[in-house]
Amino acid sequence: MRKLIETIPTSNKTLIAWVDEVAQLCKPDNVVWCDGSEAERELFTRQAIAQGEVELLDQKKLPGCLYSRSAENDVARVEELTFICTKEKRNAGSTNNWMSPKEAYQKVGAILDGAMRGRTMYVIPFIMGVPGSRFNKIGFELTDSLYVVLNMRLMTHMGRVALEELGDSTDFTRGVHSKADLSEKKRFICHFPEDNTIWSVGSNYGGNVLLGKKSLALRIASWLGNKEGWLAEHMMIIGIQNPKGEIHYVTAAFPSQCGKTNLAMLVPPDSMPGWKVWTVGDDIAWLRPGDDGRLWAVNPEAGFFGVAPGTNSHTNWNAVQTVRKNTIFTNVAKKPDGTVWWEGADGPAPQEALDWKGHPWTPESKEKAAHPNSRFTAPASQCPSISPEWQNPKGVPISAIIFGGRRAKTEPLVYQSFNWQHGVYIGATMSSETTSAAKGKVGVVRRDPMAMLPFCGYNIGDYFAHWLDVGKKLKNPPKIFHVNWFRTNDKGEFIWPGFGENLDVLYWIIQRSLGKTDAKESPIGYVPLPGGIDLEGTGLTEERFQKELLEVDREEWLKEAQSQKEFLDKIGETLPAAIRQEHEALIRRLTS
Ligand code: OXD
Ligand code: MN
Repeated sequence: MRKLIETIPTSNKTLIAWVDEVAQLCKPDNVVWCDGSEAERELFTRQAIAQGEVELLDQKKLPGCLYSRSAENDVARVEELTFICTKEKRNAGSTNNWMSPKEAYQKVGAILDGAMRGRTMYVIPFIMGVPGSRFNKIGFELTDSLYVVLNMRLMTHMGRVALEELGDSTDFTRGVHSKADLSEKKRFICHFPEDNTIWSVGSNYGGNVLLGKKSLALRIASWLGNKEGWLAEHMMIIGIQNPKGEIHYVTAAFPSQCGKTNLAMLVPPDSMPGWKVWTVGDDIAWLRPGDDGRLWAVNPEAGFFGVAPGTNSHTNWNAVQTVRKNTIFTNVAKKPDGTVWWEGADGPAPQEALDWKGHPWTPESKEKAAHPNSRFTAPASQCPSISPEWQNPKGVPISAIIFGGRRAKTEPLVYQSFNWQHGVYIGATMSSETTSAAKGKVGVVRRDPMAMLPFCGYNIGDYFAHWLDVGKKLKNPPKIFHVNWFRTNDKGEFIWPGFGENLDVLYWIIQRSLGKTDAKESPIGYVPLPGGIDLEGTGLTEERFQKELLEVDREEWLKEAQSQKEFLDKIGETLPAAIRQEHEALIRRLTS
């Protein structure tokens, strides 16, 4: 193996020794340290094209944009192959797959042994957070995938800046990724929170391999947050500006593919002139109690890794503008003119294209042109609605936290928890119908606490306890809400128009957070009074709105509460008593 010692841009001995150790194991032909420069981007792009990892799109129409197809068996996160590897099984808890660190290092180590032969190992230094902020976490990803390097450039602050910030510190996340042979039988995404280490092997799909994102910024960070007194959450962050110019920030947690990115980039409807929504983040929020007793949020990412299908100028105008340059498109369809297309894109379907598998496609084809979980990776700075505060090292103060899911029935459009503890219960029991972001059946209701089921890096009972503790540290906690944009009528059609009209709901949420509007008490929480939400532009009458979108059906809710209990029972002894008490209180209110 040729070692490029002279090009190592750091004197951090711990770091150099660890990179060396991984290189000894994976046996690449070459080790290259990434500096994050523009020259490097050009070089890596040329190399990735030559190796067939990416293709160039039409550079006049889509400047700086690249196209990539993944292996057909590698298109989504693999939750069944994702492990939390703690010494004690108890610390991974009932909702995570567990493997002992010893077994995981052995098993995955055997796959990594020699996996990079004939390849280059890239050393990616990266920052999750805002350069210079004391809340940052620094990570390294050692990978044999140029696709990963090019994506990490967009998703993080990467290169020299991270090495400089690290200096001689030994406090960094150690990420190793190898595509190996992309076989599902040898695919593992292992997290070792006690060692601040991640080993991902056998995949090249973003959610499994862009280790700064789900692996570090959620799984490892949630563990660190539990130790250090903060929360790493699967939440978007937005600022909502009213016509007077006042801005209130809210965060929202939804399971994958429930419209979090669309909500993060919402364009106000015509019925709300003078309003503006600012995007701070679309997927992950790090939340800390501030000295002022409020909760403050930072988006640790620098880019968006968004779902392409369904994205168009109506559903997400800001995303459409964001991806016009410097974007990597993965598993969408490629048109003969060197541009891209997906189901639900602007304009008519192309007469011909190559589908995400590279096969000829026409509108008559039975298969979808783009994979339902096809993605764009784009710099957040290109988003027209990006908040001037998104790189504020202190973050933004949060007025409301919103939980939500995709439920055809039962869950009303919006309600507010009675208090923080009840809000934690609502988050802990939230649920959604499954989507294509993870492998497996689509459309089944599953409990997904705080949308963190696949991402909580420790025991979920301890995680709920931590949420309760954080609330105790806040003199002025955000108010907690639940929304469901997805209720359907008997024909299976959505009742609420969604998109821009969601701002009407957000407005109610802010008014409630500021204590500026009254509400009706229901057994599950506070719901809007008649007239509380402006229905202009929704096509709904107040009567239909109350009946079809806000009604809390006690029979249905008793069943819902039973199903919540079944989920909570599985958590076992770490489930905080306060959560059980909230369940009992819910039953009392439903039966009184
Ligand atoms: C994502 C996901 O990619 O949640 O953000 O799956
Ligand atoms: Mn996500």
